[in-house]
Amino acid sequence: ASFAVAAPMSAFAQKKIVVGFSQIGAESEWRTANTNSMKTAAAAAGIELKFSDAQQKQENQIKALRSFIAQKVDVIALTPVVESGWDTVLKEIKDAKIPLILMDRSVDSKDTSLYATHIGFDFVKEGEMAGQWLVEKAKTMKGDINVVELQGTVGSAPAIDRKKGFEAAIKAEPRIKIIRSQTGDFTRAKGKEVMEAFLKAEGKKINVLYAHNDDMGIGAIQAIEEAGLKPAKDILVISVDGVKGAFEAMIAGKLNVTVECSPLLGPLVMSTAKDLAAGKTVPRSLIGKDGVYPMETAAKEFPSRQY
Ligand code: GYE
Repeated sequence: ASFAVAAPMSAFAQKKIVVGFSQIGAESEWRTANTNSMKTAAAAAGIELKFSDAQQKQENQIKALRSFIAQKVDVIALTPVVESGWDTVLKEIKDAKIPLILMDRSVDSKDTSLYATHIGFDFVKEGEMAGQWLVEKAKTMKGDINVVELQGTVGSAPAIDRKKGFEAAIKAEPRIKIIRSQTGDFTRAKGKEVMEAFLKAEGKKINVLYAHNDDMGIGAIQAIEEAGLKPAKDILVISVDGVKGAFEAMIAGKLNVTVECSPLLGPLVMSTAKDLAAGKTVPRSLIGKDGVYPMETAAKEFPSRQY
């Protein structure tokens, strides 16, 4: 009698690469697009992605990282919610000999041997581009130009650096002054709420809103309209990310400009993970796509936007 036996594992059969990914949460349209990009790219690359949503909490991220170590994943990808406080857990990852990819945001660890690479952005440059747009626009405006600023999550790399870059750029025009600055946590709801408070305190003195992301900008636009003012006209609105919602707001004439920061990092993260799992060395840092999109370009650009 004959019976079937399991075929022996072929010499060519490869073990599926497992990547543990600690994501921040789902605070913005940008973040959702980033998560989708990671999941889609992992599936396309034949990589098993263990996805963990930290709901904005660093302690949840640290727990997820320790669980990835315990599960002996091949590579870890981390988007750190804030810059500080990572040294201990990153050392644990290094001791476990698991290559680490920092994606999007960065850490302030002095010891850069704690991670293999950072696939992210030049957030200072993004802030500068936003500021330069305003300096140029100021040439058509009279008198003092009072700016209110909606900052991203306190202690996060993009909030720190987009503020720094913007402040550096507006030095070129002394009439531009930041009169209020507060966090809106990168969310629409918080952006709206804080803008309401700004309007209550400063009213018509406000000439410009600079929001560290589109979602807060879009929330604030609602607050401006509810206060009986015209966004993009009575109060200029500048934000960062370049998500679809921002293009829609520009087409509707309510947002003046967005600075692009493409969340579509998935394919690059997955090819880098494969290289790391194969023991190859990879570049220490890789920078994502950026650019400036003023409202005049929005209708033409909209059909080709990927996120
Ligand atoms: O700008 C914001 C998001 O870290 C670049 O996080 C990212 C920022 C992005 O929630 O919308």
